[in-house]
Amino acid sequence: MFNENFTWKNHKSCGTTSLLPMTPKKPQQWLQVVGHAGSFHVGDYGTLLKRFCEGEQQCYLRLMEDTLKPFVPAYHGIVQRDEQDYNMMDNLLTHFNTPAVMDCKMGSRTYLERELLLAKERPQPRNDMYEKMVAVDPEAPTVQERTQQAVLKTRYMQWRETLSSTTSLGFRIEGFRKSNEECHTNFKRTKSRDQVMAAFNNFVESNTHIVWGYLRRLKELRQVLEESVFFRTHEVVGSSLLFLHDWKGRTGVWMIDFGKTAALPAHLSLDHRTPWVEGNREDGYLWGLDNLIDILSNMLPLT
Ligand code: I3P
Repeated sequence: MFNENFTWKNHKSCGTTSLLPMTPKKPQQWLQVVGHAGSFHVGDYGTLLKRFCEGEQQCYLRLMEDTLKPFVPAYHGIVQRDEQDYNMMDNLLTHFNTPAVMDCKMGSRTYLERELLLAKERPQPRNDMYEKMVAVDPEAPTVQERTQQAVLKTRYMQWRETLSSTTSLGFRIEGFRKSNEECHTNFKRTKSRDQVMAAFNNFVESNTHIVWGYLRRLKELRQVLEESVFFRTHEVVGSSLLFLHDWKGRTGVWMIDFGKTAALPAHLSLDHRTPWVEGNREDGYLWGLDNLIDILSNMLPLT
C-alpha cells in the first residue's frame, strides 16, 4: 500500500512536530518535519509512526470519538519499535500522487499558559534560541539577553509570533514543498495578508481550482470546529493544518500535531476567537481560521 520512503526530522517526544518536505533525494521521495529531528517512521499499510507522547495520544483517542474525526489522521494505537513507543496514525500523503504539502501553524499563541508559568517560576534562558534570534535579526535581543547570550523560550516564541503572522492573523506558514519538489521554509517574516497571499499563490501555482478545493474544506472544518465538544474543551496550541494537493487536482486539509493541546478544567470552555489574556486560555485558532478563509477567498476571481 505504501510505496515511498520518507525520512522524518524531529527532536522530542511531545511538541509541535509536523510534516514538512525537504529536498528530495531521488529516486526516493524524502520528507522532513519542520525544525525537529528523529521521531517519525513510516509504518506498514499507509501508516505513520510518531514518537509516543501521552498528551497527544489522549487527544487522538478523544478525537476518534468526536465530530472532528474526518479532519484528523485516523489513529491506530501504540506500537513499539526498538523499545520505543510510537503513536500510529494514517499517513495522509499516501492518498495523493506526488503531493504539494504545506504546514500552517494555527492560533495567535504558540506556547501554553503552563509554559509561561514555568518560565516565571524557573527561568531557563536558552543559548540556541538566542542564536536563532540573532540570525534573523541581530537587533532583536535586549541588552540583558545580549549579555547572557541567551533568551527565555517564551520570549523567543513571542518574538517569533510578532515577527510572523501568528499575532496579527492567528496563523503562520511554516513551510511548503511544491509538487515540482521546490521547498520553501523561509517564512519567519511573512506577516502581512499580502505576503501570506503571495506565498499561498506560489504554493498552489495560481491554480484557482485548488484554492476552491481548499476553501471548501476549510469552511467545512470551521463549521465542524464550531460544534465540536473536543475543540470547545481544549486549548489547541502549536497545532497545524496540513494542506495537500496533487496534479490530479485533489485537495485535502487535516488538523495535525496535538502534542501541545491541553484539556481544560471542567468549568472552562473556549470560543477560540476571544483575544488571549493570561488566564483565559484562549488560543485564537478560529480567529486564525477566519483570516485564512478570508485570504484564500480573496485569491479567487469575483463571481
Ligand atoms: C521552534 C518552534 C517550535 C518549538 C521549538 C522552537 O522555533 O517555535 O514550535 O517547539 O522549541 O525552537 P523555530 O520555529 O524558530 O525553529 P514546541 O512548539 O514543541 O515548543 P524547542 O526548541 O523547545 O523544541
